[in-house]
Amino acid sequence: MTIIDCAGNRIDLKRPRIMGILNVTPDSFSDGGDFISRDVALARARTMVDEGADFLDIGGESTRPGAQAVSEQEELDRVIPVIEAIASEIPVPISVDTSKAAVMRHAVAAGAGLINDVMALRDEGALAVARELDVPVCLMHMQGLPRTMQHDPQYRDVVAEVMAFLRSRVDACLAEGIARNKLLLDPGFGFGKSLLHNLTLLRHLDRFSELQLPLLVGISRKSMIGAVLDDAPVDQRLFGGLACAVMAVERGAAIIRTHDVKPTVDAVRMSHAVISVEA
Ligand code: 9MG
Repeated sequence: MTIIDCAGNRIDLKRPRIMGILNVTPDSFSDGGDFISRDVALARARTMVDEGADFLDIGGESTRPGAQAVSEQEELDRVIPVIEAIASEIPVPISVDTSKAAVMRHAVAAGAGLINDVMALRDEGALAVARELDVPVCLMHMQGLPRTMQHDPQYRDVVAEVMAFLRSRVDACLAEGIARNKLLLDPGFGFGKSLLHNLTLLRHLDRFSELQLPLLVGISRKSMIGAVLDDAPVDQRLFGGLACAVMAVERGAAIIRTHDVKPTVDAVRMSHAVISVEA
């Protein structure tokens, strides 16, 4: 039985879980200027939890291809008030989507119980802070950095290379003193990967079970869906994303990260009912 303990909020991963995405970047929550409305974020959080989200992932720095980095202070100003507001009103495990050690520290003090790091704790000070905070960490694979990662990514064997990277980050965590039962892994769909790399990873996701750690998968609204579905724009990628979520669950994913909580909850419950039938 795998239980992750997010600062006292214990979640059993015996059945697949849903992580709702709450981006608190100016383009997602702006009132027209740079102000990020705490109340709008809180209302969005409530809706996602009512729809069945088991976690909320809050991020203040876009990791989209081509995205520019933001300063530590800017990221803190965006995420901390929102984490505090949600933690004080909604009993849901909060994940902070950040790579910066200082943001991890302040976010956990504000009520976050999980770190979601697309850099897999490679930034300065991140390993040591994660060890000290003692909350679960999702280690994600990325080739390159968001600003340039989609400029001709190359692999000889994408599944083997992503698995080797994740293994090496698990080893780095263990060497730092982070307990193995605090770790989650993520192949990082769309992070330094071509369409073929993304499809290959999803097709062979079951191979990641060798790593013996819970898998988090995020494909919601990503460009791999648009690329398959005749350049479908972001708001037309729901059904493609649900197909990917179902396939990921069927191949062993423990947590699905999504913008579209209610439809994903239904799709995941349905696929889980089928794969867990004993007959
Ligand atoms: C922040 N972020 C954007 N996409 C992601 C993904 O696929 N996985 C994780 N863990 N985080 C992501």
